[in-house]
Amino acid sequence: MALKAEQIQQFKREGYTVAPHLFDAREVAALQADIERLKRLGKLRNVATDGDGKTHSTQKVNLQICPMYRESTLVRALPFVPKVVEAVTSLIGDRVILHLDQCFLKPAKNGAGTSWHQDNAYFKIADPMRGTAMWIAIHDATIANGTMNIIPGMFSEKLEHSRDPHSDHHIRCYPDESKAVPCELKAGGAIFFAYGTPHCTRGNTTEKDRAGLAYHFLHEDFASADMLKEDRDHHPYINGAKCTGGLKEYGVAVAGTWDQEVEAAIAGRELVEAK
Ligand SMILES: O=C(O)CCC(=O)C(=O)O
Repeated sequence: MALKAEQIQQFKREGYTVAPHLFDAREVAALQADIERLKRLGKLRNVATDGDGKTHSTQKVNLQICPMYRESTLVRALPFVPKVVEAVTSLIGDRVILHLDQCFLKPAKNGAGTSWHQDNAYFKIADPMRGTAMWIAIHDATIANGTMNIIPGMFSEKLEHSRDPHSDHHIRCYPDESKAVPCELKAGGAIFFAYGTPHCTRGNTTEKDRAGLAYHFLHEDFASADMLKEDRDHHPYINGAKCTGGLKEYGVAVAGTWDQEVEAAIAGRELVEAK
């Protein structure tokens, strides 16, 4: 079992749960190498602004890449890893669709957080418990380097959102932070939180970069017509009768390629480091 009964119950009761060692050291090395590769290629964009929602900050940096499936075969393979499918199925059921994949990298010293929000303020599904984020710590995520914070038990409250003045496109809310829980994770740990759960990350003023890789999954019954179109080229099913392992959506069977993707990403890093 990828998640124990208590973790599933915690998700249903509090709108989140933590899987501390979902990915092992080799998988973490591959993910770190891949994100370094994307950073080197300039694929991550600073979305932090200077308080007007428009002017890109030169002082604060919140690097985002969204979506990711076009940029990384490793990231594209990850939602089909059996332990991921199992965990997500146990939280939101069968017939699950990958909604979104994205990464936020907070550079050392001047990394900016992502302000409080509920994912459902963007996604607007009818039941905020039938969609879940899986946020993976790519590096150790601590209070000092701005790890994910969530507010337990608030998933059914619809908070008012407005444009975030510190981002060029995000929206944010202003919840009562007194009940916020910082979720510290070793690299490879993941937190699952429902679309209704308020969450944010904080700034990174430490000496090392910190990245988080976020996937969003939702149950087919809550997907928009656009996501279900016959000719869609992403939004793969990760379980259920309509799951083709990515073949239908990406034109290539992605399920089962994880181990070879991990090997390739690690080898890529070793080659770069050997130069
Ligand atoms: O990693 C981050 O800074 C924010 C991630 C997040 O809020 C999300 O994926 O919904």
